[in-house]
Amino acid sequence: MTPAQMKDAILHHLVYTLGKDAAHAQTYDWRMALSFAVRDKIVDRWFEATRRTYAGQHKRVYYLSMEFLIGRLLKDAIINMRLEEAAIDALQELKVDYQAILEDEPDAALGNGGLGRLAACFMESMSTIGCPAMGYGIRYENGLFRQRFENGRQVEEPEDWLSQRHAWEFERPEVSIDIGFGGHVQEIGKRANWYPSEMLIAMGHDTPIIGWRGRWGNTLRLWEARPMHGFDLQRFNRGDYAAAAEPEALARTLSRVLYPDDTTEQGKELRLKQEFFFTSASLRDILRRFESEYDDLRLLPKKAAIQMNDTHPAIAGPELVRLLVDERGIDFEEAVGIARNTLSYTNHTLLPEALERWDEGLMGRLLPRHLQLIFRINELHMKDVGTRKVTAVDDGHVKMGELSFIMAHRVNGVSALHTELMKSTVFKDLHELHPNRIVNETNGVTPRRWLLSCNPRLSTLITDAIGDDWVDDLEQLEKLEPHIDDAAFLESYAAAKRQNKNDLANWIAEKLEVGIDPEAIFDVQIKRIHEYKRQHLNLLETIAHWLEIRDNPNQGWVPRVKIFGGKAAPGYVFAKEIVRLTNDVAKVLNSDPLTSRYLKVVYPPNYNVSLAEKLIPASDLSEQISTAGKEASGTGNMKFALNGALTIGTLDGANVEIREHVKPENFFLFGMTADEVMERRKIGGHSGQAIAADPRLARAIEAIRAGRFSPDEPGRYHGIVDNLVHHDYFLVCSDFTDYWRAQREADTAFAAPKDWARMAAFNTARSGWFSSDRTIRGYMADVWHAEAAPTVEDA
Ligand code: 26M
Repeated sequence: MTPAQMKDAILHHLVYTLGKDAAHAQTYDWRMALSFAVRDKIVDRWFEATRRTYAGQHKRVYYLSMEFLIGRLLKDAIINMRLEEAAIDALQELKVDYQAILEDEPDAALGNGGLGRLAACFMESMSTIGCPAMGYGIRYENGLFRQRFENGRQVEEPEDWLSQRHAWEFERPEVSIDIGFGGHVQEIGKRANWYPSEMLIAMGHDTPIIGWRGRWGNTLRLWEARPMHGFDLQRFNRGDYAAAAEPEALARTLSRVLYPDDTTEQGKELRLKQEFFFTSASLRDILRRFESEYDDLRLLPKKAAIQMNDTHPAIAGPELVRLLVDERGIDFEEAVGIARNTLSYTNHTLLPEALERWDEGLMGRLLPRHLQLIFRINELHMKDVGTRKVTAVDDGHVKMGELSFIMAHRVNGVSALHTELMKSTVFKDLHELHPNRIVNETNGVTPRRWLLSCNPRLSTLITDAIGDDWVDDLEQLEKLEPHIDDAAFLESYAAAKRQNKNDLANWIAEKLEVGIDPEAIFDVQIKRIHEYKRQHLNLLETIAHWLEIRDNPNQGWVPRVKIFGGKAAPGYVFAKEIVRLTNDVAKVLNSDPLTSRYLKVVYPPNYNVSLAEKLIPASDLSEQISTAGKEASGTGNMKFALNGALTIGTLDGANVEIREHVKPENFFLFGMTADEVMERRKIGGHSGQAIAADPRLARAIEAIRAGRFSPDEPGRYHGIVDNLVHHDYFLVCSDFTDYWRAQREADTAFAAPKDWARMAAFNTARSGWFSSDRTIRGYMADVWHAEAAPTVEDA
């Protein structure tokens, strides 16, 4: 597409799709016009991919996920379609600011954190590779809440990304599937009829996900809940205006909000309804498509692979069995076999409080037929393996992890360590019964968004050095290694980072009115706020460092900017106190004339995908400091390493594999191992011992306790202090001393800029393995048994 053609396309959509003339168009109008112009180009390729999937009778992959944390779509689409030059030139002629248009797009924040973002990376990689696939999820009207700070405290506001027209989706009223809840079951022989007492409709909305160079495009289908019988006209005519709209309002609540919790299982009825709603709609859509092409249901596992992203869609097991037995007359045991060979399950966490369990009573009321089938599935499994020891139903609860495990032919962990821990802890018994079922697929990230798009300076430098094959073959980055010994290359590498840091410093000055030194170490911890992720370990080190600088302000300290980003679940009290403490510490430190040129703390509110794209390219040091054994994988850790930040981290999740790839000398390791953590916990009084042994730690805790960061309310953080001193389940105190040591090593290393640049460049060169393209190829080979289709010609 030439710039002139692009300009015509933009103007066409401005006038005929938006009904605006150029003289009166606002940023929003231009953004929409550009989006539609780009979308037109995508649609042809998307159709072609769909045609080829049907024509080639390829096996399809279905990715069922409660969350897709996509972020913005426009730039991704432009970059993958190779339209950036045309768009920039066209807009320049139209005198419209390209960056302002990109920034105007709201994030599609349909996810909480790692799990949802992984699903988004996977969608992009499946399209890049040409894996025929479809993502299924919920079209939440309100995505993850917006975070604001009020006197340092987190305040949540609703997020309304759909208040403006969404340029990327196609409404599919013809794909409307009715979903039932409640009611009763009538058994007739081996089958049953379920008569639900409540019905509503799932309507599909399709978003095309285009791969690199437009070679392939898959669909993300998100379900919206709609009432079966909309507005009650008779009630309205009787004058009962509010009641007339009632069924409509009730049905719509189902797809209204994303639950804002990324670890704790809440056991709420509406949540279970959401899970069944999107799972059932997806399965019936899948079966409908399958039956339009094939007439033997036993072929299902050969033609479809259904991935359950965590246990949120775990009802897929019993629902698929129900659809096969009750609605298609297949024998129960055969149905279980078909379902199991089609389904697979990814586990994303071992934290006991995050494992979903549903009360039998609730399940039986909402999904009476499914509860019966769960009992039968459970019995059949016990009979097959000859034990009554392992069960999916226990103590009046359905355990969704166990249910998923026994209904899946493959179960995977998301990093090597996490997979081994699955085998030895939560799924120990099941693993012994099914030793080939658990496999590892270490997570990855898409290099299109997380390098090419978010870090154009580094991308250009890489392409100048080794060509652009790295974009869809990321392990080519190893070709950078010989360049690392070249002083000119290293200088350019460091210059790209410095410019990124300058941009970020300017943004922070403008948005947060905090001045930061671009020459300082940019030390960044961005992720959901959680005790196991240990933002408070980072804070304690910050405070200890501050106190030490105050002791001796004229010693040549290495300047540092500590950047935090992340949301706390609204009901998670401890996490919210960490948020407030972070803001309080920032306030005190940033206004301390003795220390502020050496140490600042910034905490931009409302951390999201778009903010990550700004922060990561400008980072020097990546904080990956969870208690070993608790972070299943992490994916932010990979994005940082790829963009040339050094990691300070524990041997947890994928950190272990990152360290092996980038080499131990280019990684600041500290802390106990997962085994040591389990041992240490058994010792009573471990935190007291650690505090007594390290005066720096004792002083930092005392500063908080005494109210140095909350002088108007000295007791404000006694909860945090008591927890650290008396419980410290996550071993913050026990790991502090070694963390401090590693931080000082980072200071020393940063003071030698050439060595630092070499280590950073080595991180980039050795991060190629962490592409989600590699991860998807692993799933295709080991889990889905699916092959890529022949792709379309390059855009
Ligand atoms: C549960 C109940 C109610 C509401 C929400 C939830 C819920 C939502 C998301 C529970 C867990 C959720 O996700 C867990 C998660 O994000 N796990 C992360 O997955 C990433 C991708 O595999 C890993 O990199 C992270 O280490 C892991 O914490």
